[in-house]
Amino acid sequence: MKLLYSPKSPYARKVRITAIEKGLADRIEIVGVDVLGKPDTVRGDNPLVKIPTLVLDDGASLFDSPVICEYLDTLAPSPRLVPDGAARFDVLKRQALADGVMDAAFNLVMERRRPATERSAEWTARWTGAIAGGLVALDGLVSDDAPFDLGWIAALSAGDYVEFRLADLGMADRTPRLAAWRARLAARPSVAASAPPRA
Ligand SMILES: N[C@@H](CCC(=O)N[C@@H](CS)C(=O)NCC(=O)O)C(=O)O
Repeated sequence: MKLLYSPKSPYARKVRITAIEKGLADRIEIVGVDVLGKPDTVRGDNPLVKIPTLVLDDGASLFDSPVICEYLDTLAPSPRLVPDGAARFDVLKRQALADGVMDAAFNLVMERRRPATERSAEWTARWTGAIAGGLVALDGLVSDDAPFDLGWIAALSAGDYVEFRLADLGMADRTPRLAAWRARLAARPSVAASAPPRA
């Protein structure tokens, strides 16, 4: 399998962490792509032109990080990152919260790259509010006893991305439990191997 990837993408990081946690890293070739600068390197495998995109050995592709991560979860029995039963929706809801933070943060990063005169104050406020709301909600859920499931993999990726790109928002100070939990996880092999580059 090939993973179309960037070390700066929090969505791609979810997949990388999932692959390592599942013991699948040696079955996946990481292919670095510049999705914004060279979209044609992705378009053939993903009509939405987004990463991560996973290209399977038969040439079929999977995309959207939740879909790829669930697929990888089926390839090895343990650890289960998306459990069955009622716990499944707890995990998926946490993932949705974290992915929503990533969506708002990515949009805000792109908005800040536009000329100042073209930026929308209204959308900037909405995205900033979604980032804060999502991370504060995750801060209220964090627990050292919780298994590192797909919801927490997403939360780690979202929190680290906000610090990587939007540290000026001061979210680490506003979500101290989440920040301390992220710091404690930093040495975990899957987390360390996928850490975003220093800005
Ligand atoms: N919902 C998607 C979002 C993926 C996404 O937006 N990736 C960004 C990179 S961080 C991207 O490829 N953006 C290109 C674009 O929006 O055109 C997922 O979970 O995989």
